[in-house]
Amino acid sequence: MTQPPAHQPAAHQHPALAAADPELAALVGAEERLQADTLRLIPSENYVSAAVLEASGTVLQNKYSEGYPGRRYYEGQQNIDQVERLAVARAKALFGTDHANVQPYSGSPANLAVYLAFAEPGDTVMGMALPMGGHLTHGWGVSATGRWFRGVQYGVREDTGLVDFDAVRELALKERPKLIFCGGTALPRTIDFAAFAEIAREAGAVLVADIAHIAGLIAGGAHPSPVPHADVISTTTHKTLRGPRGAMLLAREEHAKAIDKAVFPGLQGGPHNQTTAAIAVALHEAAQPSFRDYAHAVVANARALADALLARGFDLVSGGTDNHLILMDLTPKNVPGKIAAKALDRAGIVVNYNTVPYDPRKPFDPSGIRIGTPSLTSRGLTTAHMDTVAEWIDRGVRAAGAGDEDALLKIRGEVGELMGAFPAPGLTAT
Ligand code: DSN
Repeated sequence: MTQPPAHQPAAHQHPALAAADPELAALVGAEERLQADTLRLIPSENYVSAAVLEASGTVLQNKYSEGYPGRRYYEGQQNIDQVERLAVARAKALFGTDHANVQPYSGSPANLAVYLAFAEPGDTVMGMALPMGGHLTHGWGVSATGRWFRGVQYGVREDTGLVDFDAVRELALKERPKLIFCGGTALPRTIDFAAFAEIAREAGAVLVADIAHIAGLIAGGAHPSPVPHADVISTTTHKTLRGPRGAMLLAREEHAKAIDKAVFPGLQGGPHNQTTAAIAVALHEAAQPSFRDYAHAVVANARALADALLARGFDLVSGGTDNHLILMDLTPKNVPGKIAAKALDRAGIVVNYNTVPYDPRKPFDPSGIRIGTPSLTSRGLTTAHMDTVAEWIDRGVRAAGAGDEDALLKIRGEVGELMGAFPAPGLTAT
Protein backbone atom coordinates (compact mmCIF):
# COMPACT_ATOMS: atom_id res chain seq x y z
CA MET A 1 0.00 0.00 0.00
CA THR A 2 1.35 3.46 -0.81
CA GLN A 3 1.97 5.78 2.10
CA PRO A 4 -0.13 8.95 2.26
CA PRO A 5 1.80 12.20 1.74
CA ALA A 6 3.35 13.61 4.91
CA HIS A 7 0.57 16.11 5.57
CA GLN A 8 -2.24 13.62 5.27
CA PRO A 9 -3.45 12.13 8.52
CA ALA A 10 -3.86 8.43 8.89
CA ALA A 11 -6.44 6.78 11.11
CA HIS A 12 -3.81 5.27 13.41
CA GLN A 13 -2.64 8.73 14.50
CA HIS A 14 -5.38 8.76 17.16
CA PRO A 15 -5.51 5.08 18.05
CA ALA A 16 -7.27 5.40 21.41
CA LEU A 17 -9.85 7.76 19.98
CA ALA A 18 -10.38 5.60 16.92
CA ALA A 19 -10.94 2.54 19.13
CA ALA A 20 -13.22 4.26 21.65
CA ASP A 21 -15.22 6.46 19.33
CA PRO A 22 -14.72 5.74 15.64
CA GLU A 23 -17.46 8.17 14.65
CA LEU A 24 -15.73 11.11 16.34
CA ALA A 25 -12.28 9.95 15.20
CA ALA A 26 -13.51 9.96 11.62
CA LEU A 27 -14.66 13.56 11.99
CA VAL A 28 -11.29 14.61 13.40
CA GLY A 29 -9.56 12.83 10.53
CA ALA A 30 -11.81 14.51 8.00
CA GLU A 31 -11.09 17.91 9.52
CA GLU A 32 -7.34 17.25 9.34
CA ARG A 33 -7.72 16.33 5.70
CA LEU A 34 -9.78 19.46 5.02
CA GLN A 35 -7.18 21.66 6.70
CA ALA A 36 -4.45 19.96 4.68
CA ASP A 37 -6.14 20.15 1.29
CA THR A 38 -7.61 23.67 1.36
CA LEU A 39 -6.20 27.17 1.11
CA ARG A 40 -7.19 28.67 4.44
CA LEU A 41 -7.46 32.44 4.18
CA ILE A 42 -9.47 33.32 7.29
CA PRO A 43 -7.14 35.90 8.87
CA SER A 44 -7.87 34.88 12.46
CA GLU A 45 -6.93 31.23 11.86
CA ASN A 46 -3.58 29.51 11.69
CA TYR A 47 -1.87 26.13 12.03
CA VAL A 48 -0.25 25.45 15.41
CA SER A 49 2.95 23.43 15.55
CA ALA A 50 2.94 19.77 16.51
CA ALA A 51 4.52 20.80 19.82
CA VAL A 52 1.70 23.24 20.63
CA LEU A 53 -0.85 20.61 19.64
CA GLU A 54 0.79 18.00 21.88
CA ALA A 55 0.99 20.38 24.85
CA SER A 56 -2.70 21.17 24.54
CA GLY A 57 -3.59 17.48 24.74
CA THR A 58 -1.68 16.57 27.89
CA VAL A 59 -2.66 15.27 31.35
CA LEU A 60 -2.51 18.86 32.61
CA GLN A 61 -6.13 18.72 31.50
CA ASN A 62 -6.87 16.63 34.62
CA LYS A 63 -5.93 19.25 37.20
CA TYR A 64 -7.93 21.99 38.93
CA SER A 65 -5.85 25.09 39.81
CA GLU A 66 -8.11 27.93 40.89
CA GLY A 67 -5.94 30.81 42.01
CA TYR A 68 -2.47 31.80 40.88
CA PRO A 69 0.97 30.15 41.26
CA GLY A 70 1.79 29.87 44.97
CA ARG A 71 -1.76 30.93 45.91
CA ARG A 72 -4.06 28.09 44.83
CA TYR A 73 -7.25 26.74 46.35
CA TYR A 74 -6.29 23.13 45.53
CA GLU A 75 -3.17 21.14 46.47
CA GLY A 76 -0.99 19.17 44.09
CA GLN A 77 0.21 22.19 42.09
CA GLN A 78 3.93 21.27 42.10
CA ASN A 79 4.06 21.10 38.32
CA ILE A 80 1.16 23.31 37.32
CA ASP A 81 2.59 26.31 39.17
CA GLN A 82 5.79 25.94 37.18
CA VAL A 83 3.88 25.64 33.91
CA GLU A 84 1.95 28.84 34.57
CA ARG A 85 5.04 30.70 35.83
CA LEU A 86 6.84 29.70 32.63
CA ALA A 87 4.00 30.96 30.45
CA VAL A 88 3.80 34.24 32.38
CA ALA A 89 7.57 34.81 32.24
CA ARG A 90 7.65 34.09 28.51
CA ALA A 91 4.71 36.42 27.81
CA LYS A 92 6.34 39.24 29.77
CA ALA A 93 9.69 38.72 28.04
CA LEU A 94 8.23 38.45 24.54
CA PHE A 95 6.06 41.56 24.76
CA GLY A 96 8.15 43.51 27.28
CA THR A 97 5.37 44.04 29.81
CA ASP A 98 5.41 44.27 33.62
CA HIS A 99 2.57 41.83 34.08
CA ALA A 100 0.88 38.97 32.25
CA ASN A 101 -2.21 36.95 33.06
CA VAL A 102 -2.43 33.81 30.90
CA GLN A 103 -5.66 32.42 32.32
CA PRO A 104 -8.47 33.99 30.21
CA TYR A 105 -10.30 31.24 28.36
CA SER A 106 -10.45 33.26 25.16
CA GLY A 107 -10.62 36.81 23.81
CA SER A 108 -14.16 37.66 24.85
CA PRO A 109 -13.69 36.59 28.50
CA ALA A 110 -10.36 38.45 28.53
CA ASN A 111 -12.10 41.63 27.42
CA LEU A 112 -14.94 41.10 29.88
CA ALA A 113 -12.32 40.87 32.66
CA VAL A 114 -11.04 44.30 31.62
CA TYR A 115 -14.55 45.74 32.10
CA LEU A 116 -14.76 44.08 35.50
CA ALA A 117 -11.38 45.52 36.49
CA PHE A 118 -12.00 49.12 35.48
CA ALA A 119 -15.71 49.88 35.04
CA GLU A 120 -19.09 49.56 36.73
CA PRO A 121 -22.31 48.50 34.96
CA GLY A 122 -23.81 51.50 33.18
CA ASP A 123 -20.47 53.24 32.68
CA THR A 124 -19.68 54.61 29.25
CA VAL A 125 -17.14 52.66 27.22
CA MET A 126 -15.83 53.38 23.75
CA GLY A 127 -14.67 51.14 20.91
CA MET A 128 -14.75 50.77 17.16
CA ALA A 129 -18.17 49.80 15.81
CA LEU A 130 -18.42 46.16 14.80
CA PRO A 131 -19.39 46.85 11.14
CA MET A 132 -16.43 49.22 10.87
CA GLY A 133 -14.00 46.47 11.88
CA GLY A 134 -14.28 46.47 15.68
CA HIS A 135 -15.21 43.55 17.93
CA LEU A 136 -18.46 42.59 19.64
CA THR A 137 -16.85 43.00 23.05
CA HIS A 138 -15.83 46.60 22.43
CA GLY A 139 -19.28 47.77 23.53
CA TRP A 140 -21.40 46.62 20.58
CA GLY A 141 -25.11 46.46 21.36
CA VAL A 142 -25.83 42.73 21.09
CA SER A 143 -22.86 41.84 23.32
CA ALA A 144 -23.09 41.84 27.12
CA THR A 145 -20.56 44.68 26.93
CA GLY A 146 -23.06 46.81 25.01
CA ARG A 147 -26.00 45.78 27.20
CA TRP A 148 -24.41 46.18 30.62
CA PHE A 149 -22.32 49.21 29.68
CA ARG A 150 -23.11 52.27 27.60
CA GLY A 151 -21.17 51.74 24.40
CA VAL A 152 -20.23 54.66 22.21
CA GLN A 153 -18.63 53.76 18.94
CA TYR A 154 -16.20 55.27 16.48
CA GLY A 155 -15.52 54.18 12.91
CA VAL A 156 -13.37 54.81 9.88
CA ARG A 157 -13.70 57.55 7.29
CA GLU A 158 -15.85 56.61 4.32
CA ASP A 159 -13.40 58.09 1.81
CA THR A 160 -10.17 56.54 3.14
CA GLY A 161 -11.22 53.56 5.25
CA LEU A 162 -8.86 54.89 7.96
CA VAL A 163 -9.60 55.87 11.57
CA ASP A 164 -10.53 59.55 11.82
CA PHE A 165 -8.63 60.61 14.93
CA ASP A 166 -10.29 64.03 15.07
CA ALA A 167 -13.66 62.29 15.33
CA VAL A 168 -12.31 59.83 17.92
CA ARG A 169 -10.99 62.72 20.06
CA GLU A 170 -14.26 64.65 19.75
CA LEU A 171 -16.30 61.60 20.82
CA ALA A 172 -13.95 60.74 23.68
CA LEU A 173 -13.96 64.28 25.09
CA LYS A 174 -17.74 64.52 24.76
CA GLU A 175 -18.52 61.11 26.29
CA ARG A 176 -15.60 60.75 28.76
CA PRO A 177 -15.62 56.91 28.61
CA LYS A 178 -14.03 54.82 31.34
CA LEU A 179 -12.42 52.57 28.74
CA ILE A 180 -11.29 53.16 25.17
CA PHE A 181 -10.66 50.07 23.07
CA CYS A 182 -8.45 50.18 20.00
CA GLY A 183 -7.95 47.24 17.68
CA GLY A 184 -10.51 44.99 16.06
CA THR A 185 -11.21 42.16 13.67
CA ALA A 186 -11.20 43.66 10.18
CA LEU A 187 -8.54 46.37 10.25
CA PRO A 188 -6.07 46.15 7.39
CA ARG A 189 -3.92 49.06 8.51
CA THR A 190 -1.35 49.78 11.22
CA ILE A 191 -2.95 50.81 14.52
CA ASP A 192 -1.61 54.13 15.78
CA PHE A 193 -1.42 53.26 19.47
CA ALA A 194 0.30 56.56 20.33
CA ALA A 195 -2.59 58.58 18.88
CA PHE A 196 -5.15 56.54 20.83
CA ALA A 197 -3.07 56.91 24.02
CA GLU A 198 -2.98 60.68 23.68
CA ILE A 199 -6.76 60.80 23.31
CA ALA A 200 -7.29 58.40 26.24
CA ARG A 201 -5.06 60.60 28.42
CA GLU A 202 -7.01 63.72 27.46
CA ALA A 203 -10.31 61.98 28.17
CA GLY A 204 -9.13 60.35 31.42
CA ALA A 205 -9.86 56.87 30.03
CA VAL A 206 -8.04 53.56 30.40
CA LEU A 207 -6.66 52.59 26.98
CA VAL A 208 -7.14 48.93 26.10
CA ALA A 209 -5.27 47.68 23.04
CA ASP A 210 -6.97 44.55 21.69
CA ILE A 211 -4.16 43.05 19.65
CA ALA A 212 -5.76 39.64 19.12
CA HIS A 213 -5.28 39.76 15.35
CA ILE A 214 -1.78 41.19 15.30
CA ALA A 215 -0.12 39.76 18.43
CA GLY A 216 2.17 37.55 16.33
CA LEU A 217 3.12 40.45 14.09
CA ILE A 218 3.97 42.55 17.16
CA ALA A 219 5.97 39.69 18.71
CA GLY A 220 7.83 39.29 15.43
CA GLY A 221 8.51 43.01 14.98
CA ALA A 222 6.22 43.39 11.96
CA HIS A 223 3.78 45.81 13.65
CA PRO A 224 4.53 48.53 16.26
CA SER A 225 3.96 47.50 19.87
CA PRO A 226 1.24 49.03 22.06
CA VAL A 227 3.31 48.42 25.19
CA PRO A 228 4.62 51.99 25.62
CA HIS A 229 1.12 53.40 25.06
CA ALA A 230 -1.69 51.17 26.35
CA ASP A 231 -2.69 50.63 29.98
CA VAL A 232 -3.90 47.12 29.25
CA ILE A 233 -3.32 44.81 26.30
CA SER A 234 -5.75 42.04 25.51
CA THR A 235 -4.97 39.28 23.07
CA THR A 236 -5.99 35.85 21.98
CA THR A 237 -3.16 33.39 21.52
CA HIS A 238 -4.34 31.48 18.47
CA LYS A 239 -4.26 33.92 15.57
CA THR A 240 -0.99 35.31 14.20
CA LEU A 241 0.67 34.28 17.49
CA ARG A 242 0.12 30.66 16.40
CA GLY A 243 -0.73 29.24 19.82
CA PRO A 244 -3.73 27.33 21.20
CA ARG A 245 -7.23 28.75 21.56
CA GLY A 246 -6.71 30.97 24.60
CA ALA A 247 -5.98 34.53 25.64
CA MET A 248 -3.75 36.75 27.75
CA LEU A 249 -4.00 40.11 29.45
CA LEU A 250 -0.82 42.16 29.64
CA ALA A 251 -0.56 45.26 31.78
CA ARG A 252 1.58 47.73 33.62
CA GLU A 253 2.37 46.76 37.21
CA GLU A 254 -0.09 49.31 38.60
CA HIS A 255 -2.96 47.37 36.99
CA ALA A 256 -1.70 43.85 37.78
CA LYS A 257 -3.83 43.27 40.88
CA ALA A 258 -7.02 44.58 39.31
CA ILE A 259 -6.55 42.41 36.23
CA ASP A 260 -5.77 39.24 38.19
CA LYS A 261 -8.71 39.77 40.54
CA ALA A 262 -11.04 40.31 37.61
CA VAL A 263 -10.00 37.12 35.79
CA PHE A 264 -10.13 35.03 38.97
CA PRO A 265 -12.24 35.06 41.09
CA GLY A 266 -14.14 37.81 39.26
CA LEU A 267 -15.03 35.99 36.09
CA GLN A 268 -13.56 32.54 35.73
CA GLY A 269 -12.96 29.35 37.66
CA GLY A 270 -9.97 27.08 37.20
CA PRO A 271 -7.60 27.88 34.37
CA HIS A 272 -7.29 25.38 31.53
CA ASN A 273 -3.81 24.15 32.39
CA GLN A 274 -3.31 22.23 29.17
CA THR A 275 -3.95 25.48 27.31
CA THR A 276 -1.57 27.39 29.58
CA ALA A 277 1.10 24.83 28.69
CA ALA A 278 0.43 25.19 24.99
CA ILE A 279 0.55 28.99 25.31
CA ALA A 280 3.97 28.62 26.96
CA VAL A 281 5.18 26.52 24.04
CA ALA A 282 3.80 28.99 21.48
CA LEU A 283 5.48 31.90 23.29
CA HIS A 284 8.78 30.00 23.24
CA GLU A 285 8.38 29.44 19.50
CA ALA A 286 7.46 33.10 18.96
CA ALA A 287 10.68 34.16 20.70
CA GLN A 288 12.84 32.35 18.10
CA PRO A 289 14.47 34.28 15.23
CA SER A 290 12.50 32.18 12.71
CA PHE A 291 9.25 33.65 14.08
CA ARG A 292 10.44 37.15 13.16
CA ASP A 293 10.89 35.85 9.62
CA TYR A 294 7.41 34.36 9.77
CA ALA A 295 5.78 37.61 10.94
CA HIS A 296 7.46 39.65 8.22
CA ALA A 297 6.59 37.01 5.62
CA VAL A 298 2.91 37.18 6.65
CA VAL A 299 2.90 40.92 5.92
CA ALA A 300 4.90 40.59 2.69
CA ASN A 301 2.47 37.93 1.46
CA ALA A 302 -0.56 40.06 2.36
CA ARG A 303 0.89 43.07 0.54
CA ALA A 304 1.70 40.98 -2.53
CA LEU A 305 -1.77 39.44 -2.47
CA ALA A 306 -3.38 42.87 -2.11
CA ASP A 307 -1.38 44.17 -5.10
CA ALA A 308 -2.38 41.17 -7.19
CA LEU A 309 -6.06 41.65 -6.27
CA LEU A 310 -5.91 45.39 -7.04
CA ALA A 311 -4.39 44.54 -10.43
CA ARG A 312 -7.50 42.41 -11.08
CA GLY A 313 -9.83 45.30 -10.30
CA PHE A 314 -10.84 44.35 -6.76
CA ASP A 315 -11.90 47.10 -4.36
CA LEU A 316 -9.94 46.77 -1.09
CA VAL A 317 -11.01 48.73 1.97
CA SER A 318 -8.36 51.42 2.65
CA GLY A 319 -6.76 50.54 -0.68
CA GLY A 320 -4.58 47.69 0.58
CA THR A 321 -2.98 46.38 3.74
CA ASP A 322 -0.17 46.96 6.24
CA ASN A 323 -0.67 43.72 8.10
CA HIS A 324 -1.98 40.18 7.62
CA LEU A 325 -5.53 41.08 6.58
CA ILE A 326 -7.36 42.26 3.48
CA LEU A 327 -10.99 43.40 3.46
CA MET A 328 -12.55 43.13 0.00
CA ASP A 329 -15.68 45.04 -1.00
CA LEU A 330 -17.28 42.96 -3.75
CA THR A 331 -19.97 45.52 -4.61
CA PRO A 332 -18.27 46.50 -7.91
CA LYS A 333 -18.15 42.81 -8.85
CA ASN A 334 -21.90 42.46 -8.29
CA VAL A 335 -21.41 39.40 -6.10
CA PRO A 336 -22.59 39.53 -2.46
CA GLY A 337 -19.96 38.51 0.10
CA LYS A 338 -21.86 35.46 1.30
CA ILE A 339 -22.37 34.06 -2.20
CA ALA A 340 -18.68 34.60 -2.94
CA ALA A 341 -17.52 33.05 0.36
CA LYS A 342 -19.63 29.94 -0.13
CA ALA A 343 -18.50 29.53 -3.75
CA LEU A 344 -14.85 29.96 -2.77
CA ASP A 345 -15.35 27.33 -0.07
CA ARG A 346 -16.52 24.91 -2.77
CA ALA A 347 -13.34 25.83 -4.66
CA GLY A 348 -11.19 24.88 -1.65
CA ILE A 349 -10.50 28.50 -0.64
CA VAL A 350 -11.75 29.19 2.87
CA VAL A 351 -12.67 32.82 3.65
CA ASN A 352 -15.39 34.54 5.66
CA TYR A 353 -18.02 36.96 4.47
CA ASN A 354 -17.75 40.28 6.26
CA THR A 355 -19.31 43.71 6.43
CA VAL A 356 -17.35 46.57 4.94
CA PRO A 357 -17.47 50.07 6.46
CA TYR A 358 -20.78 51.83 5.62
CA ASP A 359 -22.12 48.55 4.26
CA PRO A 360 -25.67 48.99 2.93
CA ARG A 361 -26.21 45.22 3.33
CA LYS A 362 -26.89 43.26 6.53
CA PRO A 363 -24.13 41.54 8.62
CA PHE A 364 -25.53 38.08 7.76
CA ASP A 365 -25.47 38.93 4.06
CA PRO A 366 -22.82 41.64 3.68
CA SER A 367 -20.91 43.14 0.76
CA GLY A 368 -17.45 41.89 1.53
CA ILE A 369 -15.13 39.04 2.27
CA ARG A 370 -12.21 39.07 4.70
CA ILE A 371 -9.01 37.24 3.88
CA GLY A 372 -5.52 36.97 5.36
CA THR A 373 -2.16 35.29 5.05
CA PRO A 374 -1.21 33.79 8.48
CA SER A 375 -2.11 30.19 7.57
CA LEU A 376 -0.68 30.07 4.07
CA THR A 377 2.55 31.62 5.35
CA SER A 378 2.76 28.93 8.04
CA ARG A 379 2.70 26.40 5.21
CA GLY A 380 5.58 28.09 3.43
CA LEU A 381 3.83 29.91 0.59
CA THR A 382 5.72 33.03 -0.46
CA THR A 383 5.10 36.25 -2.38
CA ALA A 384 5.80 34.24 -5.55
CA HIS A 385 2.52 32.34 -4.96
CA MET A 386 0.29 35.34 -4.30
CA ASP A 387 -0.51 36.02 -7.94
CA THR A 388 -1.84 32.48 -8.25
CA VAL A 389 -3.93 32.95 -5.09
CA ALA A 390 -5.36 36.23 -6.42
CA GLU A 391 -6.10 34.54 -9.74
CA TRP A 392 -8.02 31.76 -7.97
CA ILE A 393 -10.02 34.31 -5.97
CA ASP A 394 -10.77 36.26 -9.13
CA ARG A 395 -11.88 33.16 -11.03
CA GLY A 396 -13.83 31.97 -7.97
CA VAL A 397 -15.73 35.24 -7.55
CA ARG A 398 -16.53 35.34 -11.26
CA ALA A 399 -17.70 31.72 -11.12
CA ALA A 400 -19.83 32.60 -8.08
CA GLY A 401 -21.50 35.39 -10.07
CA ALA A 402 -22.05 33.11 -13.07
CA GLY A 403 -23.11 30.06 -11.02
CA ASP A 404 -20.34 28.09 -12.75
CA GLU A 405 -19.78 25.02 -10.55
CA ASP A 406 -17.37 23.41 -13.04
CA ALA A 407 -15.05 26.40 -12.77
CA LEU A 408 -15.12 26.11 -8.97
CA LEU A 409 -14.32 22.41 -9.17
CA LYS A 410 -11.38 23.13 -11.45
CA ILE A 411 -9.99 25.66 -8.97
CA ARG A 412 -10.44 23.14 -6.17
CA GLY A 413 -8.24 20.68 -8.04
CA GLU A 414 -5.53 23.28 -8.58
CA VAL A 415 -5.68 24.38 -4.93
CA GLY A 416 -5.39 20.79 -3.69
CA GLU A 417 -2.38 20.20 -5.93
CA LEU A 418 -0.48 23.26 -4.66
CA MET A 419 -1.35 22.70 -1.00
CA GLY A 420 -0.24 19.08 -1.30
CA ALA A 421 3.27 20.39 -1.91
CA PHE A 422 3.22 22.50 1.29
CA PRO A 423 2.59 20.28 4.32
CA ALA A 424 0.75 22.04 7.13
CA PRO A 425 2.52 22.33 10.48
CA GLY A 426 0.91 20.30 13.22
CA LEU A 427 -1.07 18.04 10.96
CA THR A 428 -0.26 14.43 11.54
CA ALA A 429 2.74 13.12 9.61
CA THR A 430 3.00 9.46 8.81
N1 DSN B 1 -13.56 35.48 15.69
C1 DSN B 1 -12.51 36.46 15.63
C2 DSN B 1 -12.16 36.81 14.23
O1 DSN B 1 -12.39 35.99 13.35
O2 DSN B 1 -11.64 37.88 13.98
C3 DSN B 1 -12.86 37.64 16.41
O3 DSN B 1 -13.30 37.27 17.66
